[in-house]
Amino acid sequence: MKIPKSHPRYKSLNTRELIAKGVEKGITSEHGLIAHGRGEAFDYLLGEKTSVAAKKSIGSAAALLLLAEHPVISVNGNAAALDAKGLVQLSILLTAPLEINIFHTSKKRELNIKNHMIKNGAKNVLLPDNKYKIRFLESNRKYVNPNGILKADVVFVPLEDGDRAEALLKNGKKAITIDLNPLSRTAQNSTIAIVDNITRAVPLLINQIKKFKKLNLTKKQLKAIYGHHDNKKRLKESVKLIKKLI
Ligand code: PTJ
Repeated sequence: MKIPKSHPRYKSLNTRELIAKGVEKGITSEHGLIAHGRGEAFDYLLGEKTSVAAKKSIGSAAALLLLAEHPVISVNGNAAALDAKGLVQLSILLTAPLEINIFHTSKKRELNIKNHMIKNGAKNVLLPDNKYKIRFLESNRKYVNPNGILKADVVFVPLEDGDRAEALLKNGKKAITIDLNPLSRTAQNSTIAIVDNITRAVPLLINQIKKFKKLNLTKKQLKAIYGHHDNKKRLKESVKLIKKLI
């Protein structure tokens, strides 16, 4: 459906349309619609703007991604539907593979997501391999690619909730996540959680990485930026913002 530009909730309804189209195309799971609604509710409570706390987290995330030896971008059905082009751009900028990792098991959907990413310009898309898994995880998300998440030191996870961020950390990796819910298990257990909408956070992250690259920052300087990150403190700032707005 075409949303009239004059509608007061144009942006939000358009984003909803992307998710609905994702389901139609066999990219997003039906459960992804529910997950999206959960995100919308938190976005509303956050004033549908990128907060100061989120901007700080984006800076820390950009520094950590540039410091990573083997960064990997994890892609699920919602992320692919909402910003495939942005994730591809990030992958090219960081020379990092995109790895399909979904909760609701479906080999067909994994392939559909892979093809969707390729259509959007992706050069390096990995699929999970049932012969390889990370420890401390029971769901389908445990299966990984040996050239991707298995050997990654930093995994970027735009949008999901559950037990994977915690498991990634227990496997010795760092996890950067985007999650509109500052209370979610994912946000609470990430190395860096960006409490913002993926549709706003990914373009900002791309710009921040480009800026750092242009400045030619040294490892020491990047470490100093990332070293200032205190995830619990940033999450508290987001909770405080919600309380202030309601
Ligand atoms: O493609 P699959 O099978 O891997 O399915 C993925 C979903 C997302 C359905 C599922 O794995 C999942 O984790 O759903 P949850 O448990 O509802 O978690 C979704 C989280 O993402 C919630 O904490 C939401 O607040 C958050 N969220 C939803 N939409 C956005 C978002 N965060 C940022 N930007 C959004 N647009």
